[in-house]
Amino acid sequence: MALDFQTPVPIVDGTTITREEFTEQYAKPQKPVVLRGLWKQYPAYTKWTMDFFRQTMGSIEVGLFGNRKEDLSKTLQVPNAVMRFDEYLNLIEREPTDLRLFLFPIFKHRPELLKDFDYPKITSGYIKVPFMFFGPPKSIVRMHQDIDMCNVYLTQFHGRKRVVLFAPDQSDLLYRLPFNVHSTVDVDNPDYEEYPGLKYVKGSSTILEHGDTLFMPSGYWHHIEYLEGGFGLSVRTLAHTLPMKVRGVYNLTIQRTTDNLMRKMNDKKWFEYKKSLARERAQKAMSRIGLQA
Ligand SMILES: O=C(O)CCC(=O)C(=O)O
Repeated sequence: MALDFQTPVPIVDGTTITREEFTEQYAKPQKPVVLRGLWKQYPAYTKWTMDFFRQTMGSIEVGLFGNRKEDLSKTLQVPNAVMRFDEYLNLIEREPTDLRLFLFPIFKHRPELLKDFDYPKITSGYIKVPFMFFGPPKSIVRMHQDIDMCNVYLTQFHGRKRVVLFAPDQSDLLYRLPFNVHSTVDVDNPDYEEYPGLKYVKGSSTILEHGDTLFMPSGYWHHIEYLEGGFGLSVRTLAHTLPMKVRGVYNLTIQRTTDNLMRKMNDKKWFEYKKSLARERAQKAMSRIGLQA
């Protein structure tokens, strides 16, 4: 049985939606939406291609991460390969490797690229630190919440991406690892013996195309699959509620420090402990809603 995430994320015309419509229908109620073609208004939409990046910044060395499906106890803090950017772009156009370029601060290398776009007027209060993400065909960004609990606006350029989303109130049923913002479940191959709570989660999914922006409200879980090799950019705004803002600060400070420290002390044991806590929480969540494992 497949996990329940076939409900499509709503898609609206990003070229015509007003700020008021976006605020009332999506930002305030914290509902995800695809803003189709929102970025068509900016020069970056046509200018930023694989060739453009190869020609303008091909010699930069980039740190790459594997999808680490093989070792779910690891976080993405230390790259597992370094390569010239143009070689990496050639690679992801050519073949499904495992290597992704994650949270790439491209604008530190080339600040002039910031002139190629503006921050969409559908909202305000952007944290003006955009990041880019590059990945090969079939690569997976395993399921996680963003640690700072911000609202995320993820725009797609080259290639398409499949995104699966779950609301933050599903965290226990998704076996969120305590002291962490990851889950060990594989949304495409759910193991209901190991994770019975998964029978009760309800999510949504979509496919992002060139120029689309996906609004992911604070704390939304996301699992991403690159259908083709390609790249995207994310910008963020602070969480709408005080508890989510506090949660973000807590995650970035106390939680992260504790997790790093415990991992250094005894990685394996700590990981097993977190998994057992996650199981307990899922069990309690199922009892709360009157469900049986
Ligand atoms: O698109 C990607 O490769 C990852 C995006 C992501 O996980 C995020 O913006 O939090």
